[in-house]
Amino acid sequence: SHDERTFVMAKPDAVQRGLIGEIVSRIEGKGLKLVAGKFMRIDEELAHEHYGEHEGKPFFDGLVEFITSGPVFAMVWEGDDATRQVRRLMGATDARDAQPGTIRGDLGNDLGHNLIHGSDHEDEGANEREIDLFFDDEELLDWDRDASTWVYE
Ligand code: YYY
Ligand code: MG
Repeated sequence: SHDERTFVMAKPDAVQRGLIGEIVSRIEGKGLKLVAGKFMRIDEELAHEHYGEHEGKPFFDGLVEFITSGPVFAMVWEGDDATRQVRRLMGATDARDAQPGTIRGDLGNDLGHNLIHGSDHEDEGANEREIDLFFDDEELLDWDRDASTWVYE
């Protein structure tokens, strides 16, 4: 089905470096459909909820500090296999190891400052959970994009 939704976020380093447009553009160019977007700040509580799986790890405090350090651009994208497709566009977590051609591989140079978050496709339900955490139902737009008939068979 073409209606899988996934949560994506341009992190504070991407916002500061003026890379929101580049990140949106790469996902848009792949053929996914934008259904929500919000320029916002993540507070301490939301950071803890969002990154709950990493609580207790040595990098957790630094991760929370980083993600709350400035505005982020949160998004929901829809498409066939959307969660995994966005992960493929993102590249490996450590931007120093990410392949050229990926967002992190082309634009990033650090493990923590890796520009983009995308739901984990190996964590069942992570996409739904994160969308719920960041967006109200009415913020998710239901719309038909004519180009879909040219993206998918
Ligand atoms: O999903 P993804 O962002 O690719 O990686 P995660 O393993 O979920 O880690 C979340 C976030 O934490 C990662 O984007 C950078 C940071 N991080 C870190 O600073 N040091 C680590 N050893 C692992 C992850
Ligand atoms: Mg993750």
